[in-house]
Amino acid sequence: MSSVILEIKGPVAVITLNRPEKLNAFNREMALLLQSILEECKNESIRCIYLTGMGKAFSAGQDLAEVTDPDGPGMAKILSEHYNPLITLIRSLEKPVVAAVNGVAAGAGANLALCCDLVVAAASASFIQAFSKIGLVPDSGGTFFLPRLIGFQKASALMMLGEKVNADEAAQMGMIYKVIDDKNFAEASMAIAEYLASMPTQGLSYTKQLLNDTFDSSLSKQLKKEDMYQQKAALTADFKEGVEAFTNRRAPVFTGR
Ligand code: T3D
Repeated sequence: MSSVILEIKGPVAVITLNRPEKLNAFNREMALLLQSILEECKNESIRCIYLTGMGKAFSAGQDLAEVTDPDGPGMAKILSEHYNPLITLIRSLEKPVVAAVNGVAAGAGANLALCCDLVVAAASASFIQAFSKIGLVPDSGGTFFLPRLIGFQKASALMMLGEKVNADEAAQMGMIYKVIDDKNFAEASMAIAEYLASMPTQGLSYTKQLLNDTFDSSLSKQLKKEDMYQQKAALTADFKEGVEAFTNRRAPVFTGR
């Protein structure tokens, strides 16, 4: 069985991390396969990506057996060749990426979820910045995203203490978008991805770019960028369709163009 499964469901690419016996922990093969699958998802027929885990976990982060394997990739390659390209790819994809966190998300597994555009979690899911417990530092963009999502103090505490945060707590502190009960999780989280895939994809991609930039921007720079992207959005067929549909009191049909 492949360690990452790609299924194309209309305009949604469903990506499932698939090493359930290892709680979907990442080894080199799996990290590189996820990178190549995300590259495939650049195809414009894909308008939303839905990322989830097989079995009871989303991902337990780095496969710790690989770290100590003398024939493994070695620490020097794990961030630069596995996780950093994954995080960069997800942030640069010109479409929304939904992390559907079905179970525990630990270490790089947690931070991979947190870099996605929208994070939803099953009620029984949890998040752990597990790094400190094994003497490592948070990686995979965790030190970038987590303080911005929940504030410096909470991020600092979670990263140093390595405490498990349940889905409700994560939503309350703004780490994730929302919690969905376990029974409806697959269907309801997929419905969010399907809805995003039916929206004006280019407009969403410009929104994503603006949000990417906001972290290093001043108000005046951001206002200029909003102006620039709004000009581009106004040139899309979907903007024309949105206004026409509104004027004629009908449902819009967006094509992503
Ligand atoms: O260069 C670098 O390496 C830097 C990169 C770092 C990136 C990172 O992600 S560092 C952080 C790595 N992850 C962790 O430290 C998390 C380790 N796992 C856990 O703390 C726990 O497993 C969980 C809290 C995630 C879940 O606990 P629980 O009780 O539900 O499950 P379990 O019994 O601990 O694990 C079930 C199986 O999965 C078990 O295998 P077994 O005994 O049934 O054969 C366990 O060994 C395996 N497993 C869980 N996590 C990992 C793993 N195997 C390899 N690597 C793992 N990360």
